[in-house]
Amino acid sequence: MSDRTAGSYRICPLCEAACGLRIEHAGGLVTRIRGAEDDPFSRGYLCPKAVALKDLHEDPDRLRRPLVKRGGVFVEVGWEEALEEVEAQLLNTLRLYGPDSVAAVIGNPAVHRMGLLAYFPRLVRAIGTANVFSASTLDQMPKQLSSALMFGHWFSVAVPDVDRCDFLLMLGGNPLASNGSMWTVPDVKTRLKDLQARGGKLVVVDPRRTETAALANQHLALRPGSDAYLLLALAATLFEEGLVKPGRLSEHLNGLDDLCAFVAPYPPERVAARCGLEAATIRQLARDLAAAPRAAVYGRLGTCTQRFGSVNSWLVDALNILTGNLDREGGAMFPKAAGFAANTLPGPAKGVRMGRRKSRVSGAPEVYGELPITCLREEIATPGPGQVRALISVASNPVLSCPGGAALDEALGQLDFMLSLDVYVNETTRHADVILPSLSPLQTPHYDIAFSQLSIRNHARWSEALLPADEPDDWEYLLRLTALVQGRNWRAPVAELDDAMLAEELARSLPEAFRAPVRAALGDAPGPARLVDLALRLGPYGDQFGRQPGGLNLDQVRAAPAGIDLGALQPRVPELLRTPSGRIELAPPEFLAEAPALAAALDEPAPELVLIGRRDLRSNNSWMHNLPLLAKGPERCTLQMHPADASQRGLSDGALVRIEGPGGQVQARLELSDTLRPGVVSLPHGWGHDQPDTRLRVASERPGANLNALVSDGQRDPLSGNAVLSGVAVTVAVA
Ligand SMILES: Nc1nc2c(c(=O)[nH]1)N[C@H]1C(S)=C(S)[C@@H](COP(=O)(O)OP(=O)(O)OC[C@H]3O[C@@H](n4cnc5c(=O)[nH]c(N)nc54)[C@H](O)[C@@H]3O)O[C@H]1N2
Ligand SMILES: Nc1nc2c(c(=O)[nH]1)N[C@H]1C(S)=C(S)[C@@H](COP(=O)(O)OP(=O)(O)OC[C@H]3O[C@@H](n4cnc5c(=O)[nH]c(N)nc54)[C@H](O)[C@@H]3O)O[C@H]1N2
Ligand code: SF4
Ligand SMILES: [Mo]
Repeated sequence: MSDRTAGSYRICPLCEAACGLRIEHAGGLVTRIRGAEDDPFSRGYLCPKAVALKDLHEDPDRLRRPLVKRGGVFVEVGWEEALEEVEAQLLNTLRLYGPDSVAAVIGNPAVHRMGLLAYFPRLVRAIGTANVFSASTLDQMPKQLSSALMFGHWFSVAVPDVDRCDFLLMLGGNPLASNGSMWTVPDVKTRLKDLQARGGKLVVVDPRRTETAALANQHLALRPGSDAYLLLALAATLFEEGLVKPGRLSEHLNGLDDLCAFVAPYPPERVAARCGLEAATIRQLARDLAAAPRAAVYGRLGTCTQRFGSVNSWLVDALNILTGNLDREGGAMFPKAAGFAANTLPGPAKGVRMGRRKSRVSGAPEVYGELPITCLREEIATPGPGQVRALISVASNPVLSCPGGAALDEALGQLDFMLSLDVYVNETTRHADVILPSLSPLQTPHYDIAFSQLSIRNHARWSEALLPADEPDDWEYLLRLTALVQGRNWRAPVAELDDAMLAEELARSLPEAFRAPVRAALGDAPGPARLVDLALRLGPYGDQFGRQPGGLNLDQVRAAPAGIDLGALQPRVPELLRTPSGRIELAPPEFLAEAPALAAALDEPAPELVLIGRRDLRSNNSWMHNLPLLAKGPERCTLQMHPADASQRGLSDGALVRIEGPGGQVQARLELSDTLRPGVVSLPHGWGHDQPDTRLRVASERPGANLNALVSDGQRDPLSGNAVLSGVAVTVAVA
């Protein structure tokens, strides 16, 4: 074996960059973790979190066997006993109160576990509950909604073609810390520096001078929550100054005039004060964007977690279209994933439907099959028909990750039954009656179902399980739980249950004549690998089960040492479009209807102090604080504040402060930092590991404060249901 390939290949499951790793191990212990230099996609890059996979694998607090709560105390049991407990309690709730009484919530790590991602929807379907929630409504639902309404599918998300781009305008993203999001772009820092070295420009719009903003050619520290007005003004300037040039896309557009009319009332001069920027700066930015040979506008988390998150997400792509940069090399482009991408499959263009049902208490509409996660607490806490009495949480820690976390914590205590699929006893799962663990990432194979649809290069990569396991994996639990809910024999061999499910799915999705040969070709080994093979073979590069000789299948991907490169992104309009009109909808009525709200909010008085979040390269949402390698070093859960704001309040660096917001109050250490726009403070989320009855020995030594105890669960973007997390009014005083 050459040194390039020494060590087993593993796709890093920790963030969206999905870097290829080389992991060496001996005697069941990890001895070395490096970037896989032969990975065509990540080219050897890795960040410190990947090295902590060793800590995760060896963490004594990580659950290895199911837990059942007996007399208020968790005891380890075998899988059968754990499922018997679920059977007794969950089926009882279902029988007595019906499907909606059982809610399900799925969190971020699930998107990195193909078994959870592939089998969770089946369980939800089997239960038949309307009460499905996920981290998507704390995150990217606005982008998925705007993509759906403009291009016809929830996952038709355009990503900056950074390697061929000359001008990148980035709003509300800090990829130097996050490693990119809704944009799978390993080693983003090198790629951004390369862009600059080519003579290109990076412009970052962010209330904080982040790591990415510090690298940028220009940083605009706008007022939190004002992106919609900035984007409106940029578009208005393009129209006003005759800079609108959609080019090749012109013949595929609907609604150009409506868009023009919508943005016209917002020239830079009208929004400058609201944005906290100079009108001339905004005007010049529009001109720079229009003048750049190849440019992309990218909006991420900070633009989604606002009242106008959907409008922002829409206008970001509208700008890409108006400047002729959507779907062209060096602009914002659509990946063509090897598998699982609905926008690559043939079929009628139907667009998307939403609002098919409403949440019981607040009447929030369903979006992409789910309800806003900020409705979860009230659905549990509000009595009446349809009340949620049981919860299944899958890789989700909403007590720390969802606004109103403290109130949700209380609500979880009122449930009749709670089942968690998780790897820790933490702030959320401590409420569970049964916990079913996942295996360590080193014990499971992996294919990136989601991130291959958001990647800056098309590729197909697979990683094998590196270490053996003697416990069931999470998908087996989900499979048995599905059988249990369906009243089938859940104790049957896994292969039998999985075969039955596969047969049903083939019957649903394939013409009859095709089913038997496909079924035979997929083999007898149960589990997600078979589904990946199916998706790859029916996908756009696939062998179509023999009809496309030489085409892709899982065997080929497995045989490649670090995956198969399928090349740079290519233009996909109109082939990609799935809107009923077959065109790009530049002015969907849902967004046009936001005009009065935008007009009303323009002159809202500014709160004195607002809170935004923060990510750190060495931390990941709520669950990696128990890994010693990442936990060491300076305290990370600090409240950052501009020195001018601090002196105004008589606060000094390092002071313990009390922060009060609409959801409650917490305490944190103050860190003075001139990286913040005055009037803005920043606290990271995912902390607050000081709850009793958790099993996080390392994390609880430096617990930090729960940001989401400050934020209330009542603020949403009404279109996408996404939570408002940015720009929340707070007060800060000495504790
Ligand atoms: N205020 C504020 N709140 C935020 C954010 C913010 O920026 N500001 N960001 C939001 C965003 S973008 C997101 S995505 C959410 C994330 O929030 P969540 O979706 O809650 O995700 P995590 O906090 O990453 O972890 C959830 C759980 O997954 C478990 N877990 C880890 N690995 C595995 C595994 O392999 N199997 C199983 N079964 N479980 C596992 C962990 O133990 C943890 O309990 O937080 C959101 N909350
Ligand atoms: N190291 C690390 N990596 C991660 C994660 C992590 O927790 N740690 N989480 C992962 C997850 S789940 C996600 S979703 C991604 C998120 O990845 P990113 O989208 O890059 O998210 P953040 O790093 O939170 O950057 C959001 C930025 O928005 C800014 N912001 C806040 N309010 C506003 C506003 O009103 N307008 C504008 N323009 N900007 C604003 C913030 O200051 C912040 O710099 O990161 C992923 N990667
Ligand atoms: S950037 Fe993300 S995917 Fe890459 S090594 Fe770090 S945690 Fe893993
Ligand atoms: Mo996220």
